[in-house]
Amino acid sequence: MAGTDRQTDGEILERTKQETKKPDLYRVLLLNDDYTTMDFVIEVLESIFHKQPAEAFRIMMAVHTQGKGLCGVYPHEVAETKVETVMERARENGFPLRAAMEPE
Ligand code: TYC
Repeated sequence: MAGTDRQTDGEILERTKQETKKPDLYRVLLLNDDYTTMDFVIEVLESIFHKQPAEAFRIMMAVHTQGKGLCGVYPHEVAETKVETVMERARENGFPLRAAMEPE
């Protein structure tokens, strides 16, 4: 319960604290593997995460060299759909590419 309401006669007189509900945002990450081609990862970043080619290349290389990389931050349902779409697209193309999400 956010905030503390002072009550008199069952009536709320003042609200002492702002409602502070955090927006429910999640980071979507791509994970590295040894089999997915660099071109396919770049295509995923451009088509699913709407990255420009240079940014898609940068993120792909970050994943390749550091094991994982940030693709974007989205509300829960959008993040979930992005992860599912990546996995589906990867499976259709015979690649083991994985995506994950974590709270911001
Ligand atoms: N490591 C892959 C290769 O050398 C490229 C790759 C990059 C795979 C990013 C997955 O999320 C990934 N072909």
